[in-house]
Amino acid sequence: METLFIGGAWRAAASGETRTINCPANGSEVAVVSEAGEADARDAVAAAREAFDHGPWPSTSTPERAALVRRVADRLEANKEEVARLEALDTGKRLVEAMIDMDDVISVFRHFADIATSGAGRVVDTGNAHVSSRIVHEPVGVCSLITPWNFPLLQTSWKVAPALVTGNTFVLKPSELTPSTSVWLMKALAEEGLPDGVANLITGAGADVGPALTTDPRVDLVSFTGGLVTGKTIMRAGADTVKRVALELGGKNPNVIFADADLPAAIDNALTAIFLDSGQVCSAGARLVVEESIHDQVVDELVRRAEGIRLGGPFDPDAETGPLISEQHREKVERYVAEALEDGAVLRTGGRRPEGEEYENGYYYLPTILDDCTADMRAVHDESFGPVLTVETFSGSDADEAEDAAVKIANDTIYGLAGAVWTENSGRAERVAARLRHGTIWINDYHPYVAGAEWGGYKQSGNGRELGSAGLEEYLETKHVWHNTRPAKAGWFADRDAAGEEEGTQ
Ligand code: TXE
Repeated sequence: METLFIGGAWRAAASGETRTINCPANGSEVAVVSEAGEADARDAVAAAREAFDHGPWPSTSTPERAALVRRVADRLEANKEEVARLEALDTGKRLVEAMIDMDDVISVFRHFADIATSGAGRVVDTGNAHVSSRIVHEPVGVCSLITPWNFPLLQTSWKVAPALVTGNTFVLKPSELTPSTSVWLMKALAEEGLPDGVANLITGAGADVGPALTTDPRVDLVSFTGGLVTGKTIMRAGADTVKRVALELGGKNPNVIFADADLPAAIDNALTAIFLDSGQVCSAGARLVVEESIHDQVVDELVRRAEGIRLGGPFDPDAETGPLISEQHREKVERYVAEALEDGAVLRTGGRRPEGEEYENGYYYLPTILDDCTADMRAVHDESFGPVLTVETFSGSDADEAEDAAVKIANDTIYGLAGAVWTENSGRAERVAARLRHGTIWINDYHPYVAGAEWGGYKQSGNGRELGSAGLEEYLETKHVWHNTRPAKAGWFADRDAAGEEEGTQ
């Protein structure tokens, strides 16, 4: 299978190697893709560089670039189920969820097409009538876009759409586990008329192709979504050539419930917060931070509801959530739970694989709740990225003390991607939201996002922002153009001849 798209042509890996993609829900083979190596990655970078330096895309008008991005959104809308199937088979997630992801992708493409011209720049008043001074924005150049496996096409759209409307060229490297929708996207871009070399695709393992994509001097920007360890490696890799590096590295996100919350809504959303997509969501509400007086009521109800959650594959109409992405990932989650129990956490439900023939060939893991957790436990500060909820409790002798205690726990993490606060007291909601050091705060809600609002992390959850308008600016350089319409001598240095005589003094 030829799945490398380089300079406008499909080709196999130089080594001839391929990789088989299996559905995590049942192990069935869903695709065979080319397994790129370093030489392929360098070729892709060269093609992107050539297209940026000598191709028409960077100087194509912004409305024209936006129109192409809009056509890709329309094409996806017309083929939504077909593409959602590819995504569901690669990830093991339910088709209905993949369909929702496709709606989100469409909205992301349209959002960036809508705001494409907002990066036009501005005029600066110099105080001098003969000088015009303006700020113009230009594409950054060649971008390496590296994406994970949990929301493959969605994470890709957050990078590809702004990169394209601003006139950059790029090499896309999807997760080696979930390449199929990226292959679809490249075909769509080519068929919509994107010039050769603007969009390039490398399917392959991060360790093999990553170094070329993150160290090559011809690359100007790296945008990465994935794990913290890989993110640090990428940041170091980009340092030698001072690349612009944007990172979204997940989180350990607190979901804070005060006793005065709308409890039925808070409890129901606490389930979605952590068990949606089996916890494989960077903003998953994996840390429940609950006021002591309602702890038993909330946790008992969560346990009851978690035990009723139905697991199943992409096309199982009864399933409510799916498997983990791989056996390796499931083993990581299992280790994490075992360590939590050794550290003193109390297992309230789950903590094992489900039983039953239908689960045998998939990477399923039961929704798990660990009670009596404290911030010093590894389970509380490391990201499990699985269906595992840790419960911490706070209290205070008065309302202020309770707020302080909740905020302290919620901020006690190296991450800072997202968090939620549940309370019917709007003053408290705002106070707590203001004190939480996380990039997204939900008040009385969990998980919704819109393409128009910035997304990204504080602290070690990353740097830079995607979506919103900042997500466009990531892909723009800023240039100041100073134009003196009445040139005159600066007169800074005296005009002396070799003998030291000043002009005009003899
Ligand atoms: O991610 P990696 P993995 C977290 C989650 C998970 C952990 C590890 O906690 O358990 O990360 O998951 C590419 N140079 N998240 O190992 O390695 C890789 O091929 C360049 C959170 O699957 O970060 C893939 O395309 N690229 C997260 C991408 O990086 C490299 C989503 C992500 O893989 C590379 C996924 C290298 N040296 C996992 N090594 C989120 N923020 O949503 C790997 N890659």
